[in-house]
Amino acid sequence: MDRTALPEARSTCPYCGVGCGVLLRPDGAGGVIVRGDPEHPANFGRLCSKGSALGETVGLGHRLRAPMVGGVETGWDAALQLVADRFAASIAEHGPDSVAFYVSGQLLTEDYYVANKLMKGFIGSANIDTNSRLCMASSVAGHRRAFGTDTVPGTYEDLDEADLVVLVGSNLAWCHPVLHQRVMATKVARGTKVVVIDPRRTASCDGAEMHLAIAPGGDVALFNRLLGAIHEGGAVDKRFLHNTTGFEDALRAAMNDGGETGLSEAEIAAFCRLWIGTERVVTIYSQGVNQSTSGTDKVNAILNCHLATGRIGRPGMGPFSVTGQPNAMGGREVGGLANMLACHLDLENADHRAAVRGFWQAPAMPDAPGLKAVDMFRAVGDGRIKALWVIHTNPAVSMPEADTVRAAIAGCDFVVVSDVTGATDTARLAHVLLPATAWAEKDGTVTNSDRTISRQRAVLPAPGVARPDWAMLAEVGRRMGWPAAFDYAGPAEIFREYAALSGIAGRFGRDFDISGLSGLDDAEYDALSPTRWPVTATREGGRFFGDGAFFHGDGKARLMPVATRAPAAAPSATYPFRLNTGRVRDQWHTMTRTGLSAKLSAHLAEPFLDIHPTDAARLGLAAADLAEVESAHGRAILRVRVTDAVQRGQLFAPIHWTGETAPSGRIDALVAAATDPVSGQPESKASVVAVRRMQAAWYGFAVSAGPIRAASAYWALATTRGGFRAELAGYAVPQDWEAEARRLFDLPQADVTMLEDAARGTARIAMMQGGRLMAALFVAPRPVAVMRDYLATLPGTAAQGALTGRPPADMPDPGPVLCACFGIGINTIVTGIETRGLMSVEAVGAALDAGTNCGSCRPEIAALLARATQREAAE
Ligand SMILES: Nc1nc2c(c(=O)[nH]1)N[C@H]1C(S)=C(S)[C@@H](COP(=O)(O)OP(=O)(O)OC[C@H]3O[C@@H](n4cnc5c(=O)[nH]c(N)nc54)[C@H](O)[C@@H]3O)O[C@H]1N2
Ligand SMILES: Nc1nc2c(c(=O)[nH]1)N[C@H]1C(S)=C(S)[C@@H](COP(=O)(O)OP(=O)(O)OC[C@H]3O[C@@H](n4cnc5c(=O)[nH]c(N)nc54)[C@H](O)[C@@H]3O)O[C@H]1N2
Ligand code: SF4
Ligand SMILES: [Mo]
Repeated sequence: MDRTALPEARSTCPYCGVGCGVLLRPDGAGGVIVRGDPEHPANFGRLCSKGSALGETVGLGHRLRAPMVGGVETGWDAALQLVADRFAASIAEHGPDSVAFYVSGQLLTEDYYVANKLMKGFIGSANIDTNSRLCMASSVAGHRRAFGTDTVPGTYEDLDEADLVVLVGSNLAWCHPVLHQRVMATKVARGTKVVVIDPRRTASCDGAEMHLAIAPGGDVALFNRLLGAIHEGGAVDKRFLHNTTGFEDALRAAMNDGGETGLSEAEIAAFCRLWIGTERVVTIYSQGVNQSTSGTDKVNAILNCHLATGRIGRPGMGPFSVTGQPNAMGGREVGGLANMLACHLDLENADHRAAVRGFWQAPAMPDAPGLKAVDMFRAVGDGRIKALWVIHTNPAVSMPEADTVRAAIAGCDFVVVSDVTGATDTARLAHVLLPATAWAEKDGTVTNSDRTISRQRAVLPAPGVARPDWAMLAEVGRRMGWPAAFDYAGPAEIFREYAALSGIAGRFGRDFDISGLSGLDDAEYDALSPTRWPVTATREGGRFFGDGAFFHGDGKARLMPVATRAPAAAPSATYPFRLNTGRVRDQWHTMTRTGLSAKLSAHLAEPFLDIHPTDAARLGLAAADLAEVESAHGRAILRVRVTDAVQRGQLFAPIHWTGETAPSGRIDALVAAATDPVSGQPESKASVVAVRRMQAAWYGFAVSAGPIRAASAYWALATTRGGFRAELAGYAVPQDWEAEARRLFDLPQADVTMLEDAARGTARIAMMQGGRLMAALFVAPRPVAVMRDYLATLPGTAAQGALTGRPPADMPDPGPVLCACFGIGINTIVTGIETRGLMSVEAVGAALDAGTNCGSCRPEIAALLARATQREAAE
C-alpha cells in the first residue's frame, strides 16, 4: 500500500502537559505513524522519546473490547443500566454524598465537563475529585490566593526570551523534554543561565550553571531569603506594588523565617544575586513544589518574589507552573476539583452557583466542597462512599498509602472503572469494567501548560464496542433521569456548551473565558487549530497581569506571608531515611501504555532505589543488590543503585511499577497520606522509611518470547522487541530449576538445555521449540551478571549459545540503551567518545545517530562526555 497516499491528521500527544502537536498517518494495518507537527506552537515539530514511540503503543492486544460485569462480558445496555441503577439506589437510600467520581487530568475537556456537570449539577454532590489533586492542587491554591483565580500568567515564548530559567522541583529534562530543549536552545541563542533547585542531582542539572541541592521542603526558606534580599537590594518594583497588597506582612514573615535550606550562605547569596540581577527570569516549578505538606506556601513564596519585582506577565519573565498531564489545565478549567465549579467559578460563591445552576437548568447543586482525593478514599474505606466510578486513572497504584486505598476499593459496595485495559491494579477490583476508546481513536480538546487548547483527533477505529468516556457518562446521566441535559450528539456540541458557560464566568470577571469559540459549528470544531485562551470578542491569548490587573475583588494581587514548615514526618531511629519519589525519562505513570513499547522499556527496565555511597556502605548494600524498604504503611523491594546524585540520608525511587509489572515496586505503598492543609495535595516526596539488604537466596534473569508467569518474592517484567524480560529473586531456592522454568514460561513440552552448577548455586536453562529459542533463565546466588540487552534480542530466533549469557566475541556489547529512538547503548557511546575522539553531543549524534531524533537522551550524553573529560583531566 502507498502509505504517503493516506492523509495525515493533526492531533496532540497524550502524555505530558507540554502538549506537543503530532501528525498521525494510519499505516493501513491498524497502526499509526507519528511525527512532530512542525506548525504546532508547543513543539514546532519536536517530540521526546515518549511521543516518538507512540506508534508502538496503539496495538490492540491488551485492550478491553466489551463491558464486563462481575468478570463476565456483557452489552452496553445492561452494564450502563446497572451503573445508573446502583448510583440512583445509593443516592435514594443514603443521599448524594454516598457516591463519588474519581477522574483524571488525562481526560479530554469534553469528557471532564460532562463528568463534572453530572456530579455537581444533577447528582447534586461535589464528590468528584481528580488525580490532579496529587499533581496540580497546590499550584491551583497558590494561584488563587495570589491572583484571585487559577491563572498561569505566561506563555512558552517567555522561555525563548528569558535570561535566567530557575527550575524548582522540576526535572524538566525528563518530564517536559521538549520544553527543556527549548530552554537549552535559548541558552545557546542568548546565553540564558539555568539554575536547578532539587535535593537530587538530575538530568536537568547537566545543562545548568547552578544546582542547589536544597533540603527536602526547604523551598519556602530559600524564596523567603530571596524576598528579603530583593528588599535589601532595593529591587522591589514600587510602582508595581500598587497593584498588590500584603507586601509588608510577607516581608516580615520572610525576615522572621529561620527555616533550613540545607544550602551554604555562599550558595544562597549567589542565587539571590543572579535572580535579582536578571530582570528576565522565569521560575518554573513542578512536583518538588506541589507535592508537599507546605506545597501551597511554596507556590506563594515563589509568587511573592515575582510580584515584589513586577516580573510577571511581561516577555521573558514570570512564575511558570508547568502542568503534568496532557489536560491538567483543561480539568482545572472545567472544575474537576472537588472545591471548584466550572470555568474557574467558585463553588462556595452563591452568585456563581446560581449562574451555573441556571445555565445547566440543574435540579440540585452542592454549596460546599466535596471530598478531596485522600479523604475520598478514606470515605470509600469506611463505607461512607458506597458507589465509586474511577475514570482514566489508577488510584490503587498512584495514591499515597496505596495498599490501604487498594483495600478500600476492594471493599466498596459498587465500583465502576473505565479504562482501555482490564490489566491494571484498579481495574481488577471493578464490579463493572467499561471499555474506553483510547488516544488516536477519540475526538476532543486538551489545554497545555501555556493555556493553548489543541485538538486530539481520531484516526483509528475503536476496538470491539469501546466508547469515548463522555459517551458513557452522558448515557448514565440520561438513564438516571436527565435525558435533555445529557443529550449530546458529540464532543463539538459539548464544547460549544462549555464555551458558552465560560462567557458567564467572563461576566463575573473571571480569567477563563472562551466564549469566542461558542459559535463553532461541527466543521469548525473539527478544523480548530491550537488556540490560547482567553478567546472573547475583544481578546485572544496573550499574557496575564503585565498590566497589573488581578482577579481579587479589589483588582489587586496578594503577597502571602509564609513560613517554613518541615515535612510531616521526620526521620527517626525506626525510619531513618527520607524517601523522595518521581519519574523516569521513558515511562508514563503506571506504564499501561509506555510499558508496551520495547524501545521505551529498554532505558530503565525495573524499579530501583538510589542511595548515597556512604549509606549503602553502612548498610552493606552494593550496586545491583536488592533492598527491602519499609515504612509505617507498607513494604517494597527495589534494585539498589549506589549514587551520589542523592544526598546522605535521602533515597529516590520511581513511581511507575505496579502489581502488573513489579508487585514489590508499588512505591506508593510506602508513601504516607499527609496532605497540604490548604490544597489537600499529598506529600509524595518526603516519606520516612527504613532500608535493609534483601537476604535473597537466589537471583534470576529471564527472557521469553511469551508471557513470564513470575511468582517469586521479587519480580519485574519488561517488554522487549520479541517478547519479555524479567528480573527475579526469592528467599528460598526451588527444588528443581527445570520444573520451575517450565512453569515460569508455560512451556511443558519445550526441549531443555541446562547447565547447572549445584555447588555454586548457578543454573542456565535454554528452552527451544521448533528450532527456535523460546525462553532462557539464568540463576545465581548473587545478582546475575549477563548481558541483558543482548539476551533480550534472542527469543524467537534460532539463537545458538544463549547460555553463555554474552554475545559472540566478534560482537561488542552495546550496554543498556541510552538513546531509545535508535536503540544505542551506553557502551557504544562511551567507546565512541574514547576511541573516536567525539567531543560534543553533536559529534556523538553525527557519528552514531544517538540523540538526533527526539533529543531526550542529550542530557545523559552530555553527562557521559563530561565524565570522559574529567577522566582525561585526572590522567
Ligand atoms: N517521563 C515522564 N514525564 C512525565 C510524566 C511521567 O510519568 N513520565 N508525568 C507527567 C506528570 S503527570 C507530571 S505531574 C510531571 C512531573 O514533573 P516533575 O515535577 O519534573 O517530576 P518529578 O520527578 O515528579 O519531580 C521533580 C523533582 O522534584 C524533586 N524534589 C523532591 N522534593 C523536593 C523539594 O522538597 N524541593 C524541591 N525543590 N524539589 C524536590 C525531585 O527530586 C524531582 O527531581 O511530569 C510529567 N511528565
Ligand atoms: N509517590 C508518588 N505518587 C504519585 C506521584 C509522585 O510523584 N510520587 N505523582 C502523582 C501524579 S502528579 C499523578 S498525575 C498521578 C498519576 O497516576 P495515575 O493517573 O493513576 O496513572 P496513569 O498510569 O496515568 O493512569 C491512567 C489510567 O487511564 C487508563 N487510560 C488510558 N487511556 C484512557 C482513556 O482514553 N480512557 C480511560 N477511561 N482510561 C484510559 C490507563 O490505562 C491507566 O490505567 O500519580 C501521582 N502519584
Ligand atoms: S514533551 Fe514528549 S511527552 Fe510531552 S507532549 Fe511532547 S512529545 Fe509528548
Ligand atoms: Mo501529575
